[in-house]
Amino acid sequence: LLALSAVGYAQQPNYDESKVPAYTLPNPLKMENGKAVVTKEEWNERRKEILQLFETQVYGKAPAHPKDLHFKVLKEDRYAINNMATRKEVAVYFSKDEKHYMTILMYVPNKRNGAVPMFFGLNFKGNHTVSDDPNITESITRMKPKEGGKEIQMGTFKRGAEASRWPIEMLIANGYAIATVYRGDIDPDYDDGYQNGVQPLFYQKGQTKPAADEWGTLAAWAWGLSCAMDYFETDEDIDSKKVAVIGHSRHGKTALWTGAIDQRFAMAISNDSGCGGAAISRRKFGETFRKINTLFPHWFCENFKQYNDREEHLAVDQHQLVALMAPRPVYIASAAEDLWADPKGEFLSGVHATPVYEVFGLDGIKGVDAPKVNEPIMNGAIGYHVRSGNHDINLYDWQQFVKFADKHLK
Ligand code: GTR
Repeated sequence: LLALSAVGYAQQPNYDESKVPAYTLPNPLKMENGKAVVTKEEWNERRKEILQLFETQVYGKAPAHPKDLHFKVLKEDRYAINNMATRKEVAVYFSKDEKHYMTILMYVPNKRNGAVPMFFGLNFKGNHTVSDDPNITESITRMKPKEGGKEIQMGTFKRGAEASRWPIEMLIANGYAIATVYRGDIDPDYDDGYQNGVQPLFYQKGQTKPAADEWGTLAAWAWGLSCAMDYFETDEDIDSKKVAVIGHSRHGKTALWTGAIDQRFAMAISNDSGCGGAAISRRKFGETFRKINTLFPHWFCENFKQYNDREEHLAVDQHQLVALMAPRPVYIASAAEDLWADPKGEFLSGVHATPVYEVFGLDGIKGVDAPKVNEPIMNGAIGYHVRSGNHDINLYDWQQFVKFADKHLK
């Protein structure tokens, strides 16, 4: 009994560096047949192997974009933010009958010479929460129903509730557009047996939930962001070749996976993404597979659950997810007090993705330990910082992302 309770969900998270197990990471530059990867062409082959492992064992495979995918600009206001920006709301319809759609909220700087680079990512609580702007259409939030009840929808979160996480004016002043989607428009963030998100649109006859290697909620979100890119390619204000996909925490996991499945994204930014994001899983520091699969059984594909307490048996680790961005720039941010997300493990995934960037003649990041707090490193194609403070995304984080984007997207 003792032995049993020592493992598993009841176990306290490990925050002691000396208790991190010894581990060997899968080599991103070694083909499954044992051959070493030296050239870009060879990496492209290796990339397919790694992508397939993440697809079938971790996040789950998503379908092709629907043939009926279409867009409509619902609202446009050229005098937003004291005339500094144009606000648009664009519906992305996943089905012909327009029953299933997500709304992209975007701000584009009015002071611009042609198409601009953009940051794009999911929000937690609805489009209307990212700013006090009274003209943003309120998202229908989709929160877990109380026992036996209905989904909690309108009026759940106040306008501007998440404004500290979205420094829209700062981004506009720096010449960037900013766009966001409420994740619940794509798939609500609770275990609903995959009945209320986009998955049912693709079920085969008789299918009631995704197969073991098919998309969980994180993959559905990434798929939604990828569908948005189809719209950005049609929007003349946006330089669709310069879109950075960004996300905090569960959305940071999603941002990395989006950049992996859709190479049209020019950059990915992971903020405090932790387990299933940038953190090295084999370290089992903070959140583990068992914990994440217990708290959020809907996030990953069913196959992923077989790795609970067996992180070392998964054929990939998260440095390879970071490496799937190569040669495109990627930024990993941690917060010093956010031990649940394992800052050191997030740093190390950048370090261990670096050899892949070197195949392209690019620098990544080096070292055994993360740099000091508030001392970002961003000389190469991989950027990293650990901010003082807790699990959050704030102005400091964004300021670093802008500096990094200035180097790569301008
Ligand atoms: C936590 C979860 C993390 C992270 C976080 C968030 O509860 O365990 O993996 O995703 O939520 O999204 O804020």
